[in-house]
Parts: sequence; C-alpha cells; structure tokens
Amino acid sequence: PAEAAAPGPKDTIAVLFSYTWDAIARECTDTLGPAGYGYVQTSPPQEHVKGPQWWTYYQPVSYKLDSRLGTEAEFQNMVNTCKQAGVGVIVDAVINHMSGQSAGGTGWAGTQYQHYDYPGTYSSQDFHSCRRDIANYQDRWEVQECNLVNLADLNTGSTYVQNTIAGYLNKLVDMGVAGFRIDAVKHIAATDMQAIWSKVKNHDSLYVVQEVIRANEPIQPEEYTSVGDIHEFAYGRKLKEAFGGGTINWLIEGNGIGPTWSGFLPNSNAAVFVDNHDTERNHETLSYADGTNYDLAQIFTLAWNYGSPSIHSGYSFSDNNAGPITDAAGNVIDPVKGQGNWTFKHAQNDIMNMVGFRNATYGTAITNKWTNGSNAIAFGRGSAGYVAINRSGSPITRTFTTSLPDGTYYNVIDAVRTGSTWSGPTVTVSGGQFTATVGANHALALHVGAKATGGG
Ligand code: LM2
Ligand code: CA
Repeated sequence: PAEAAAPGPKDTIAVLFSYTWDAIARECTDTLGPAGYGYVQTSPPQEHVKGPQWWTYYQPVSYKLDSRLGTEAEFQNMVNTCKQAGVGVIVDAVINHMSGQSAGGTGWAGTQYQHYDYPGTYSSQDFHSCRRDIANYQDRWEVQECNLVNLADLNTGSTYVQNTIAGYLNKLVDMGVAGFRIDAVKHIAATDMQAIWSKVKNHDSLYVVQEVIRANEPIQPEEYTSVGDIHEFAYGRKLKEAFGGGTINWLIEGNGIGPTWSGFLPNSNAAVFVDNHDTERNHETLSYADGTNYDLAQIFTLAWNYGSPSIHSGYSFSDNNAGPITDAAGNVIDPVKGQGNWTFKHAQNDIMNMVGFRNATYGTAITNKWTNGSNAIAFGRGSAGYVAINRSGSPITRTFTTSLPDGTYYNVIDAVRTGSTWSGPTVTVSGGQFTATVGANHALALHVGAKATGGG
C-alpha cells in the first residue's frame, strides 16, 4: 500500500493553531528551528466560508490558497522560510467535506457557493447521496457517507473527487510541504483514503497524521495505519486523569503508558498530544487553562518515548467559538508574543528546551525509573538524559540514580539557551547519582546536549 514516511529523529510538531503564514514564517526562524522542532502544523489553508469563528477554516469552498490566515504568496514564503530553518510544514487538510452552510454564500476568496455546489471545484453529483447528519456511529455507512454537522460530504469513492483532492494535496507538495494532518479521517472509508494517498506525489517521503478518534464503534484507527500515523486520543485522556487528578506514578509503572496498554496504537503508528484545538474546548484533555499541570504533562510527553508529539499553541478563550483577533476585514492579525491572548506555548522556555531534550535522547530506552508512589516520578533516557517531575505541592529533595555520565548539567527546565550558550541552574552527576531539589509543581531535566562541564 501507499504509505507515508516516519517522522524521523526530530519528530516534534508545533501546532500553531490559527497563526497567519507570516507569523509562522517568523516563528520558524526565531523559535521553532533553533529549538529543534521538526515540523510546524498550520490551520487549514484553503478558501473557506466567511465568519468570525475559528472553525470557518474547516468549511472549504474551494482549494484556492487564500484564507484569513494569508495568501498563496505568503504561504509559499512560509514554506520556504521554515524549510530554511529546518522545519517542515504540515498542512491540516480538510478533504472529507466542503461547507455546512445550508444557505450558501460567498467564500473568503470570492467563490459564490451553495451547499453541495462549489463552482469550479465540485457540483452536486460529487457528494454522497445520504445528505442528512450522522446520528448513529455504530453504522459504518452512515459515519462515512452522511454529513458531519451538516458539512457536505464528498463522494470520496469517485475518481473525480479523488483526483481533485489529490490535485489539492499535490499542489501543496509542489510548494514544498513536508506532510499533512488529515482531518476527519474516520469519516472517509479506509479504501478511499488509500486511493487518494496513492495519487499524492512522493507520498512515501511525506509525514502524515490522521485524525481517527477511537471509540466503541465499528470504524477503528487500525484500518488507516497503512497510510500514516494516527492520533492516539487515549493518551491525552490518560494524561488529564493523571496530571489533572494528582497521581502520576501509574503513568510509568510497568511498561508505562504506551503500546502495551489496552486500546493504544503501536509506537510506530502513534501520534500523541496533551491537547488539540478540539479537546482544549471540550475538556476531554488538559489545556493551557490548567496552568502548571498542563506544562508538566507537556514535559512528560516530550521526555517519554511513546509516539510522535504535537505541542498545541493557540490562544486563550472563554467562548468556544471565538476566533483569533482580526482586522476589520476579517484578516487574522499576526500573533506576537505577549500581545493579545496568544499562549505562545511552543516558545515557552521549558517546552522549547524539552524539544532539545527529546532530540538529544531520541531512540534511547527508558531507564532508572523512580516514583514516590503517587505524585512524583523520574526516569532516564538511556545514558543521554534524565527527567524528574514533581506534581506535589511541596519540593522534593533526594538523591537520584542515573545513567548519565559524570559532569555538570544545566537543568533545562529553568536554564536558558542562547545559541550554544546556556545559563541558569546546574546539577552535578557523579558516579551515577545526583542530589537535587525539584520544586513544588515543577520539574528538572538534564541531557547530554546541555552539559556545563565534563565534556559534551
Ligand atoms: C475535525 N476533525 O475531524 C476538526 O478537528 C474539528 O475541529 C471540525 O469541527 C470537524 N472535524 C469538521 O472539520 C469544527 C468545529 C465545529 C464546526 C466545524 C465546521 O468543531 O463546531 O461546525 O468545524 O466549521 C460548525 C458549527 C456547527 C455547524 C457547522 C456547519 O459549530 O453547528 O453545523 O459549522 O455549518 C450545523
Ligand atoms: Ca465522508
């Protein structure tokens, strides 16, 4: 079958939700590239319905690269700039459906559309005949051929539709994107997804993450592993239970969270996140609003060895529909750190430095596990790194056992890196041990790429 590529040794994706192309280009140069992120994921870039809500991007009306996030020229500049910074662009591809406005209207780039009619792209015959909402998720046919929240469901079994979708994806491939997050894949038959993917150029060199939420239903994520990775939603739910509930030792006991847990995808197919743009709104997972617990869960995810991680970075909100700040014409205003309600989680010091930890420890086994039996854990990554996470309200001082070589290491949770120069707190390892205090609701992380003395 037509398979996508593995993410490679720099496997962290920064998801810059609702960011403009210009702002993503800037972040690639200023933060993502230097921090070691392998990828940046954009919101859907195609022409969409108009409106102030964030979810307008999930209602395509044509495949013109003209959106409130930027123009085609800006998109191309972003791809080039990010590539220059060593960061591949992953596009959120909405291919299961078109718009869901029963009344029709004018799209962002001027396309006059009706429900089931998108001049120049699709007409009525290109949609499944069900034309009512999905009600019963136990019925495979209904889930794949009826409408998800009124979104006109494309007949992805037809050659014309497959070729049109592949044409859109191929245009993006020609522009230099590194891969795709494919939206609503549960709603696309696996055979249709495979047929579309086989028509995408260089598909075996692109990285793909698919959204197939596992539930007690006939359609299961495993049907899609022949195309690419799949988001393991159970991972984020368990992290909410642990870091939200207070007891985290069970995440690492035994084999720890991962492929041996029931209902979890194999390591080679799993993409993981603490949250995404849907789960931060429906509270299925933690979110930025959970403060330190959220940050500790991100640190855990980057330190642990299950799946390829996505770090969500969007904006704070109280209204689930609220879109990002725009100008009077509806163009999103470039996010700037410290301005407006952007969280800039991707550029937070501890998270950026943990991306460096992840890269420095890539491919190593979990070693030297320790827990206090409830709210504190620590583990090593081979002899390349060591992390301790304290989810309790009091500092913990103890002597840890590690496989790290002797030397003095920066605690990258608090230390700051400027180019190749570090400054901040250090810990000295000697004879496989170090003594340190891990602050209340805080962490400590050491790795061979951030050593003060003792070589490396
Ligand atoms: C996804 N994954 O499978 C996205 O992650 C999710 O964010 C998308 O929903 C969904 N699939 C469709 O691409 C979002 C949002 C919905 C929104 C849709 C379409 O969560 O609330 O639906 O995008 O924009 C909205 C209204 C809904 C209305 C629909 C059509 O909330 O009430 O349905 O538009 O007009 C009548
Ligand atoms: Ca469908």
